[in-house]
Amino acid sequence: MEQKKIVVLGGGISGYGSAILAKNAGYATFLSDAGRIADRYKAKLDEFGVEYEEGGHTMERILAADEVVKSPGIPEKAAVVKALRAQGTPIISEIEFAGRFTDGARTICITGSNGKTTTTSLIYKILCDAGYNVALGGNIGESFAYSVATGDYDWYVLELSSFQLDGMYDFRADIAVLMNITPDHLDRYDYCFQNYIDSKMRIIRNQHGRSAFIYSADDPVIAEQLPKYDLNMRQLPFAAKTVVASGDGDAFLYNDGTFTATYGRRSVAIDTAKMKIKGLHNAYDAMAASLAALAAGVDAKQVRRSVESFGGVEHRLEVVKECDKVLWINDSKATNVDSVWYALESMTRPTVWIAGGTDKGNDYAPLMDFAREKVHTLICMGVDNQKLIDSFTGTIPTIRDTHSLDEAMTAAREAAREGDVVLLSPACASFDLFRNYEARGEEFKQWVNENVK
Ligand code: UMA
Repeated sequence: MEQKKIVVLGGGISGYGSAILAKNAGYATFLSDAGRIADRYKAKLDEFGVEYEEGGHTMERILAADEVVKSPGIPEKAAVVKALRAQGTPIISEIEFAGRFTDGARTICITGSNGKTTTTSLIYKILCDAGYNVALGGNIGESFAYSVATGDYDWYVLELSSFQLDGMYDFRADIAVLMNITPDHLDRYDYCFQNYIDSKMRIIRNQHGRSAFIYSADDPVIAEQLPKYDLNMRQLPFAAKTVVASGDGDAFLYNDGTFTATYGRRSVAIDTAKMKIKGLHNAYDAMAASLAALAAGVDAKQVRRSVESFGGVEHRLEVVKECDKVLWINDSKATNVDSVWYALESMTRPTVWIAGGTDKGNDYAPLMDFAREKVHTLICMGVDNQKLIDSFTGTIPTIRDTHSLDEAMTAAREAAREGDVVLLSPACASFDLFRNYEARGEEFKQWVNENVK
């Protein structure tokens, strides 16, 4: 029998992992990248004997594939994707592909517009602390496919973006976590919010009676969507405002700052004042993570110990330094408006706010009240700042137009007064001036550490 031909599109983190997995599984594998493939990924492809090309897509070879695994960053409008669609070649995501080879391992999949990295990292920590044989992956760290190809895990904790959910058909999350849905990535969804919502709701696809679905009962968009679906899985809502009756379990944050998470007969009570991560958004993340861990069978006391000792994730409201009574905070991971909403909500001091980058169809209206109340200077940092400037003129007293990190940071230092916070929380993607949001956060921290003394 002829070998099945798999083509992997894109040679980034997702692509090289998928290609190695396909090769190991015995498929005729070819990876194609329109740009340059990083040397470290090429070395891996060579090590596993994967054939690849870079600097362009050889259409003839790609169109001959039986199935294509597409990297999440490649949009539907790319010529290569259109050509494959036109001839009906199945195109799947790395998650769909890797899910075929997990060999009975269980998956906890986390999605949402915000809070998914913190929740994913916390679930991973709880399971590691409890001694589970667990891998972390998806939209964070190493790819799911690479972990499946090179390891042998019992559990996978996966952060999933809407792009990864789009190409998912038969994959099932044993435990699905949906944090919230607010507008993001609209440039990839024909500027139609419902398209993006439908993509996020795919997290519950294929779930059955033994699966668990953890979701925010306070999120109005999720509440509106749920009646459209046949929900026969175990439902575990978490909330601070809405009371939802669920026979399977739930989590609720009380006014005194404690929350209780219950799954079946097991329950954990946690005082958020004892947690290292602060604010309402982190309480939501902790409730979701506690429910996921309980559903995965972790002992309640262990859940509490791990939640209380969790220190947060890099680039997410990360305190860099306090110097001359000015606090510098790196929130580079805030690449959409909702994420910045939570950042500004948690500011308790007058704020110099650094924002900007590649706009994804943002509507800044939800930020106006916090901007008026808390921000005295907005430093716009991007190639094109016009939309930000137009949106906040008249709301924030001082607005500066800058086009590099150095220029922005110098302006921020000039604007900051004793008692202020300087907050990098961009509301935009980073690709105009930086490689990715991590590089933007690293450069911010480096500048602070070298120049703020
Ligand atoms: N490429 C082509 N043809 C094209 C367009 C691009 O070959 O027509 C190539 C590029 O030259 C490049 C490769 O595709 O070499 C890049 O693929 P990619 O953009 O999918 O990036 P990866 O490195 O594979 O990383 C992806 C996710 N990136 C995106 O979704 C944009 C990573 O999420 C994820 O961690 C990784 O797969 C592993 O699963 C990052 C991200 O920014 C963190 N995610 C977005 C977000 O969080 O907002 C969704």
